[in-house]
Amino acid sequence: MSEISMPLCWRRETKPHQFCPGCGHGLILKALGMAVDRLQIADKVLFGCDIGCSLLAWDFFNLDTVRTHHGRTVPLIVGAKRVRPELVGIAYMGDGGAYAIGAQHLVNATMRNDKVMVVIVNNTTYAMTGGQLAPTTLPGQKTETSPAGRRTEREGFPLRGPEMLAAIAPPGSYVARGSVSRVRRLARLLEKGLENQLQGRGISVVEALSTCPTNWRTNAEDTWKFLEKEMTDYFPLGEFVSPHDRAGGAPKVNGNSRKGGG
Ligand SMILES: Cc1ncc(C[n+]2csc(CCOP(=O)(O)OP(=O)(O)O)c2C)c(N)n1
Ligand code: SF4
Repeated sequence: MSEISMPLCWRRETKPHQFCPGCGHGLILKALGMAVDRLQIADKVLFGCDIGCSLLAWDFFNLDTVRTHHGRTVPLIVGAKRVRPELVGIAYMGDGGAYAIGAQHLVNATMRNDKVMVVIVNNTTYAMTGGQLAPTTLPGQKTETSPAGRRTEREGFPLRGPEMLAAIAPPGSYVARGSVSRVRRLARLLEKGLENQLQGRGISVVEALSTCPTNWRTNAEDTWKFLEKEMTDYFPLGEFVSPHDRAGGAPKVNGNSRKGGG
């Protein structure tokens, strides 16, 4: 299928990527590359990747790229964008980086409506460090630090990041959630986020549900089931805030219905 062939902004030389087999990062990066290609903005993009498995994206693209400290990709890209407003700033990070150690940056950038795009990889775990409990770990999900499964009475409920940001998102912002199970749709959400930035409207935040079979300790079939059933039930796909919403900030779900506790 021509539409999901290799994006032009990917590096031309052949070299092995470093993600584990079955990892969702490659699909998200492919979707992002498709969006950058469609908008023909490769020469304007500054791509920032966080610490975590997202850092393995540092040499994927023929894009100007910077690696940052854990959770600090948003302020770095915001700073670059303020100094060089002609750049298209993309912060690429995991759910731990975005919703735990870097949560204050994400919240403040959203409140300020900084004109950057944040792409958050939700794989329900701290993947690079061996699969510890993350803000997005599902109730009952086993991790290295919750071997009996997440107990909501002790560890709380998982964070629905886009829904939280939708509650404070100013007019002109764009907040959505896609999934590696729908790559073309994810590419479209990322394209809309980039268009929002190009039009100078406000911040764009796109969360992507992703797979981590290594830390989930799942085979191919169970990996896909966990993504399609448990994760998608708890984290509904859809657009939560669109720059065309007059009021901004009014949460709106265009995808699955909300399910799950919390
Ligand atoms: C300031 C700081 N604290 C902790 C770490 C250790 N650390 C490296 S990666 C990581 C977890 C990354 O998880 P996440 O952001 O969800 O990304 P993923 O690996 O799942 O893609 C942690 C805690 C670090 N590098 N820097
Ligand atoms: S540990 Fe998980 S997120 Fe990291 S590369 Fe492997 S499968 Fe992907």
